Amino acid sequence: MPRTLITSAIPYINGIKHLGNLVGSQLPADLYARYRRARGDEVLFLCATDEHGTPAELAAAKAGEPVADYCARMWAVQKELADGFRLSFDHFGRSSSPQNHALTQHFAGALDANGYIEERSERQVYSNADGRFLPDRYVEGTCPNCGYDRARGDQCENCTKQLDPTDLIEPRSAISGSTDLEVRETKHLHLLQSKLRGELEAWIDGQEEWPVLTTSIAKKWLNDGEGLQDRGITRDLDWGIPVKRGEADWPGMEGKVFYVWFDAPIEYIACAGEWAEANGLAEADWRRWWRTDAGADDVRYVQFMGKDNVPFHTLSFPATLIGSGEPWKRVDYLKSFNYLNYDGGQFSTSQGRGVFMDQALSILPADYWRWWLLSHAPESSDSEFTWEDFQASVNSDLANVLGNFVSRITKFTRSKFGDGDAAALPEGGTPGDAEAALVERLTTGVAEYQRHMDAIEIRKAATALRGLWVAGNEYLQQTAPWTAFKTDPAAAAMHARTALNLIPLYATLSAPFIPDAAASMHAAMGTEPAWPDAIDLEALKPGHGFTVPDVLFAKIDDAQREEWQARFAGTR
Ligand code: B3M
Ligand code: ZN
Repeated sequence: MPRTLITSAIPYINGIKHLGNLVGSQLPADLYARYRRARGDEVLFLCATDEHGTPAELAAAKAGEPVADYCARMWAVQKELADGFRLSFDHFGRSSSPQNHALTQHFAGALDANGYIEERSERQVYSNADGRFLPDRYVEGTCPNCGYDRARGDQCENCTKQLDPTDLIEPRSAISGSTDLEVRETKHLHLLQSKLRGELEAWIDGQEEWPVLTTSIAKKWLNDGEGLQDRGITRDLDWGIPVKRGEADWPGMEGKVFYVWFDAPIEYIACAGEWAEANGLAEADWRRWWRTDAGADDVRYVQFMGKDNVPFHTLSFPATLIGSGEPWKRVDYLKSFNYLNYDGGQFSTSQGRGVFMDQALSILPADYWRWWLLSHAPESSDSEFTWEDFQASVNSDLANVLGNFVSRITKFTRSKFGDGDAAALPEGGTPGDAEAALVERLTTGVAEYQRHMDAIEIRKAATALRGLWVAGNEYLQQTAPWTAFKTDPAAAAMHARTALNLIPLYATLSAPFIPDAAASMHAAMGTEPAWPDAIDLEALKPGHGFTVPDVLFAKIDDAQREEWQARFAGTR
């Protein structure tokens, strides 16, 4: 059985994510996980919360809570929203887990033993007003690369350049806003990534099938030397993973913690350990996914993330894995995304602009969002959410095309061939040319859909899927069983039977996009998901019972759309 390991970038613990975050990693990862499972792979799909570093500390301080309590609470909030969106993680872990503490310390020890770590005296921003060092996001200012005036000390959100707090122009404290800052010396561990440049370059050059977005970002930072500058991997913070060499103390590093971007990707591995523990499995059960000396050579590992995360996953994390000298599994395919914009501007967490995961689920079920977001995934360029487009897409694709097809054919059959509420596939007639043509069209269409899903070309896959739904509608239009019924009831029965056979097929094929509607369709037809090897529109026989499902998708009217548009225009 093929095995696929899938990870989504792990969302920062600070606050609820917006739809742009969702479509940039977790949602497409879920689409692919569901698809691979449906195709019969053994899948391990992992995600977690990213709980360390300045984002967590700053948010906890703002909420007036101890940071550990804040993280525990927000993990539960994010977990519930992930469930609400039907994200089918095998485990939703926490980067603060004991497993990640141990593994992160282990990697630091191994890197040090192999000569990839150096203690350096470093110049760090110190705030006199706050009486502390200000690493990473504790400092804000103007990006020296692009001039964006709200760049953070760790990275510019605008141009994705990885920064050092001392790089910022006109820096200010994110805690107090104070500009009374100075640079002081402090000792930190540095990962000598530059020593690994040759190996990383060869590895990236060997990735011929990676998407252009991924390789172009990787090569840009590799060739500028930017991503490969030696990087500080420790910080003067209270919250985080204490700096140790494996289990041993690290003299001189007392009171310091690892940098969040050092431990966060290691959580991909630790999360598998958390998964094993949560399911009563053995150490060997997670190692077979992650260690090439324990069978992971057979695993295909696919990562999903927004473009700003690509440098960390193509350079920094692989540097950690390679530098350890141990046989860890490396990513096989890295799918990255551009940004989703919101109604003429950007989604903004700090300004509360756009629709956030909790708000989205409070107004419509997950499938509506999943369909729009995935069918508009920002793959080849940024894309934009507008309420008009959302309304049009829901009303046309989901309500008119798919929903209407299911409702029309189930209701028609029940009323003409049923007995009260009891309905079954009717008997009579023999499939002819129209049915043969439909089978042919579906055969080509399913092959195309699979090709795009295999390639993780999400928009193209959505278009192909919609095309399959359209084929059913056109078949009904063409054969018009409601008219045929008057003159040739046997032919009408055969058309109805054929169309009803499409419902379980649609349910199975559509489930990665719209799992709840797919489940309702299977429930109504009394069928189980089974990926089609070949199109068989006579699989369900005359006499097979079904029920008319509740309306699968309700249309959005203009008044409703305008109300939401106004409600989500301002700040949260
Ligand atoms: N938490 C950034 C983000 O949420 C970061 C990803 C970590 S992946 C190891 O976009
Ligand atoms: Zn910039």
